[in-house]
Amino acid sequence: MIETRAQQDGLPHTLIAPNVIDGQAHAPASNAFERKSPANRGDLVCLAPSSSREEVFRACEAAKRAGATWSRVPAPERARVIGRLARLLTDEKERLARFISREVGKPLREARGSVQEAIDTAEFFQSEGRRLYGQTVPSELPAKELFTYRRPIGVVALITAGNFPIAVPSWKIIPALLTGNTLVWKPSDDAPGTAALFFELLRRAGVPAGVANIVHGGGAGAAGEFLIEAVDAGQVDKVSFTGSTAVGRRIGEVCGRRLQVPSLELGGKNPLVVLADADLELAVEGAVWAAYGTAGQRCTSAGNLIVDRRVMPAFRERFVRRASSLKIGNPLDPEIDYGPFINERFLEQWIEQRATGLEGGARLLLDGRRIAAGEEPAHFSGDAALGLYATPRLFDNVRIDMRVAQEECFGPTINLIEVDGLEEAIAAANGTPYGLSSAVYTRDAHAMLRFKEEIRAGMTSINNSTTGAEAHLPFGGNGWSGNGTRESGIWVLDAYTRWQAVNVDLSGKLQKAQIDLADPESSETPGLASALSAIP
Ligand code: UN1
Repeated sequence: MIETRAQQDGLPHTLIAPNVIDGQAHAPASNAFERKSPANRGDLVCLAPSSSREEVFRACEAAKRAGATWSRVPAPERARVIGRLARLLTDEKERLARFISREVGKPLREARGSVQEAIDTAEFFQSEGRRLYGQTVPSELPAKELFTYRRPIGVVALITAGNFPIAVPSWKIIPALLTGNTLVWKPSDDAPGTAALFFELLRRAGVPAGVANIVHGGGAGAAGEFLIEAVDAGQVDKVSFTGSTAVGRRIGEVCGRRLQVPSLELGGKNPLVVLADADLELAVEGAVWAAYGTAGQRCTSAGNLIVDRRVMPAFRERFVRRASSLKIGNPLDPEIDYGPFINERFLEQWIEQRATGLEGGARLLLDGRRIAAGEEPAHFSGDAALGLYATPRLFDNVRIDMRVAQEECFGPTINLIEVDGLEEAIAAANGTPYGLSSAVYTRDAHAMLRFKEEIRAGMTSINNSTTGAEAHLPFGGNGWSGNGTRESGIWVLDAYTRWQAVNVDLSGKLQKAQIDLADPESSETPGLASALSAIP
């Protein structure tokens, strides 16, 4: 179903990603935009359509029509589709992972992991379709029964980022479909090809025409914005967005006008704390991975390393040694620690961050730079002339109130912040407006307990990295990291369903709640009244 086009010079084929609206594929024509590999700007990975407002609205209408049938399909039947999706993802794992590596530059090992995250999600929700529990609740009145049911919300608009181009969409698409919603998905314009492959698997798994629709394009002034306009126009019942705090805030405003609660998974400036008693080897390994893994392009990547002054010299020395030996390069090279930037925008923001840090008074311990042709570091395996690569950056002498410690930056960069003891460490860890993930390295159970209780983050690791949340725990943040909604596991069900309360009265007469009570004043319960009046 997905077309490809041959490229010259032995490059792999270009994928032609269509919009799919009501089951009809619309290949890009004069409205095509290009996605090139960040590891090789000469490799045209995908051509996809820049969708018009009209197409986006049409997709919403198709989703609305399809909802009438899909919402009535029994949940275990919908779950069967999700089960087939799990198997298809498993069968296609290697092909998808290789494509993700090519399209967004993720090291192959990590790309495989990110497909696995979608498989885990599908497997979890396959069986959830046989639960989707409601409750039976005792009534205050006789011969009356109370029940609760989860009901679908309606048309869900999904807008996703390019750094986890299958895993994060699967966190939204799978539970939304399982619970009986229909959807319109606007994937990242950094990963239209991966989105097209995933969408094709949804179709093969048996998601009917119109139940899931895909419209490609950019965010501002493009498909993403049109989809939010559709909220204002009453065409969308729920938005789920993963991306920047600035965009999330705007989406929240629009949804608020319609009295809707969107799911917002936004930025982070995640703290990783190293206390004086920590296992330093372990902490260094975790910190290097949290900072530079995925080239720092996870919303869960660490932004600030908060280290007790007693161990700072030893930690700093080991961290610099490890970071300096990282291998950068071709995402398909199994030896690399990280690959390229996903796009030019992230690279430019990361370049600007150098000046932000220096102007604030931070000291550069590792002066990470874009890797230019002819200046490649040791062990580099990419093509510096064609890819968006950079060496790791490390700032020292950072205080939590500096801009560099406050602002999220997608890229290989981290700040060292020295503190004195647990109290100061927690204050620094809570010292940004964000609250997504967090980590502490310590052997002291009391310090673990206090950190867990006092950190204002949605996710906390004890002796592990800030990254790497598992697919069946609640994922999401506080403060500027989101609006409190959660993805994954049973918790995400609340994002895509509304509770319905039902009462069934079998008494054959009108029983008035709160009024027809079996209380002592009621003449209709003489037994109880006389029993109570008999008490001296
Ligand atoms: C993201 O960067 O948007 O916890 C998601 C993690 C991954 C997901 C990251 N499981 O790092």
